[in-house]
Amino acid sequence: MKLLGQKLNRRFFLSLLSLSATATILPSKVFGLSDYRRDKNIPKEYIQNRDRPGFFIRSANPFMGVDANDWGLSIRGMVANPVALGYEDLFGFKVVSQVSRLKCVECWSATAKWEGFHFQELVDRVKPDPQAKYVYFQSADSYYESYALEELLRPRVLMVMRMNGQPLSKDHGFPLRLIAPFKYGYKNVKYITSIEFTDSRKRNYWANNGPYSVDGTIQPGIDHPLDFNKKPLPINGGEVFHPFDKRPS
Ligand SMILES: Nc1nc2c(c(=O)[nH]1)N[C@H]1C(S)=C(S)[C@@H](COP(=O)(O)O)O[C@H]1N2
Ligand SMILES: [Mo]
Repeated sequence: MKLLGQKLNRRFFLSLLSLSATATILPSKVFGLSDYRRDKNIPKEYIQNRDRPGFFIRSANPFMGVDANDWGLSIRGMVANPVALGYEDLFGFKVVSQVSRLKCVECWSATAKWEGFHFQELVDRVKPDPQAKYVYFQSADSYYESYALEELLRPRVLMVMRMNGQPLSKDHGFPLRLIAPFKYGYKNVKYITSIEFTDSRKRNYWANNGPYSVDGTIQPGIDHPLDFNKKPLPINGGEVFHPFDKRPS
């Protein structure tokens, strides 16, 4: 585990070095291999990582956000009834609400009141095959995550359309995001456009492009090194030190 982490980090650093000269604001070209927090060239209207009071924003690939008129959601794969939904169709599901915390691996966390519908509603609609044990999410900003179907059916997992009494903002995942309170933030996919039922696990954004775990279950008592006196230190468990910070000397 530790060895694998170090190997990934090394590769990751090399890729960052080679990208730094060519990085532009074309998200598809730099595809998740750069960090934009310190990039001053990204126009203000782009959604990107911002440490904003109340609720930070984390978006790996800066983009302009989703327009409701252009947005669609396809639910497909190993299902009896694949469907394509438009924005209005989202209002056909039974709404539930909860207050829950989103915790990023970087250690910041924040709570919000989330409103949306249970994943079971989608399952009832498309009727997955019994062999479809996994679900693969894709997003409008080229982000992706996979889950075991069983995890998505837990009571506090929500397909979210509203945050703190308002439609999801452009920064926080309009028009549809996943909230799974027992997973680190990076599993809580924003801007969902495709949900695919599969019999094996597909890709996971930060597990593929950085050193974070595929599973992403929150590890109680384990802090991210960025919040430990700002001194990056390797830690064990589901997270390792942040790839964008200097290695400990
Ligand atoms: N589509 C998409 N979803 C995403 C991300 C992203 O870059 N793109 N970032 C993830 C990470 S790392 C975190 S911590 C949370 C942050 O959610 P927020 O921006 O609403 O605070 O979104 C997650 N979902
Ligand atoms: Mo995150």
